[in-house]
Amino acid sequence: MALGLLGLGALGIVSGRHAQSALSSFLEPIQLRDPTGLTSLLPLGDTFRFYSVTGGVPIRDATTYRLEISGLVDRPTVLTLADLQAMPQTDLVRDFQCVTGWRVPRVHWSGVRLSTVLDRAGVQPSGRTLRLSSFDGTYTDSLTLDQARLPDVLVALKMLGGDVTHDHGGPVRLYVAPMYGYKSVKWLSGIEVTDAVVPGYWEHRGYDVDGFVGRSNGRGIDERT
Ligand SMILES: Nc1nc2c(c(=O)[nH]1)N[C@H]1C(S)=C(S)[C@@H](COP(=O)(O)O)O[C@H]1N2
Ligand SMILES: [Mo]
Repeated sequence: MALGLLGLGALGIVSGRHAQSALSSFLEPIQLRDPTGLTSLLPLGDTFRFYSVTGGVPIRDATTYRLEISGLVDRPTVLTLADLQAMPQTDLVRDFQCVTGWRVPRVHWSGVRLSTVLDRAGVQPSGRTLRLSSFDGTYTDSLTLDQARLPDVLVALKMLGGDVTHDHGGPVRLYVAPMYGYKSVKWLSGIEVTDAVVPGYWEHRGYDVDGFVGRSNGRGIDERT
């Protein structure tokens, strides 16, 4: 499929302006199945892309996956996949929207509320913010504690009707329903409670820390359409 799409791009369906966008290193075009990022600029319709800012991501499974909760907590905690599966699960059907313009409507998600995970470790009064990290070794993001405790922010174990696949950030990714996709850290491995925001990977490169859909990053969308 990726080859076919690149073929279309070569036939000129990508306009000059879009092709130029694809070459801009500022955007987020690095994809597991599409290193050039051209597919994100083609009219694919309502489908997910597979984003990764790194070239390869190690596989972690039920035996090797760990989620570490650290920083300003009463009980530094390490959770396995089985630990997360044993906690109360929340189901959501919500859209997924990337700030670059693509959007997948009515995606089924399931997992543990981030606030439930935080309660397990016990956030100290000095805790204000979270630094989220990925076992890809590079990607990070941030949330305020108020944002993290919204009921539609999940440590997601399932999406699209099955376990979160490796390409979608499995076995465990974040899903921040009210915000753009870059807040939904894939291959989630670390939650550090901090006292101030440490801007994440894309935030460091210009995206808003408060990534609420419709209330931020308008510039990003305009530039790409
Ligand atoms: N670890 C990691 N998480 C990430 C990203 C990434 O490159 N690496 N990209 C983000 C962006 S910009 C989007 S839109 C979504 C895309 O999710 P998908 O790859 O499942 O479509 O993942 C987000 N989480
Ligand atoms: Mo995105």
